[in-house]
Amino acid sequence: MIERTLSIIKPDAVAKNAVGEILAAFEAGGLVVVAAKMIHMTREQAEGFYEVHKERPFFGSLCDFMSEGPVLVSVLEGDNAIARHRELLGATNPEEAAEGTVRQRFGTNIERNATHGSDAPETARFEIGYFFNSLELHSR
Ligand code: FUP
Repeated sequence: MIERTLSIIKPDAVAKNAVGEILAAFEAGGLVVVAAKMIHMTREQAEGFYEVHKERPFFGSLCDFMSEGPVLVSVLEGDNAIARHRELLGATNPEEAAEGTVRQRFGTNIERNATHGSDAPETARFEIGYFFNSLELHSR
């Protein structure tokens, strides 16, 4: 099934100048970029994005991190894009991520883990709509 998923190259990976390598991994993995832009989230925008985690102990630190510098947000399309993208990212904790995955290659620790990927169709819809309007999405 053709799906769309929201991908974020986080501030740590942007600072490492790894945007191109990470997008190349997604494309080589069979996903197509249908929208992309660089933004620098305010603390409030990061809090809104991670609303589902607001009761978690790491919420404050995570929102500080996500607003510390620019990120590259994109929408990826492809067959089973949500699961495929997460497979390419690897485990949340880079230390547990499989060899060759994006988080293993570019992540530092469980918080500074280089990338985000939507985890289900409903969250993908919310997350895509959080950053993009329909005129910014380009099926190819
Ligand atoms: P994932 O779906 O792999 O992005 O992971 P989660 O939804 O479990 O966590 C969302 C983000 O919270 C992670 F990308 C990193 C951060 N996090 C921490 O900072 N500490 C933790 O203990 C767990 C997650």
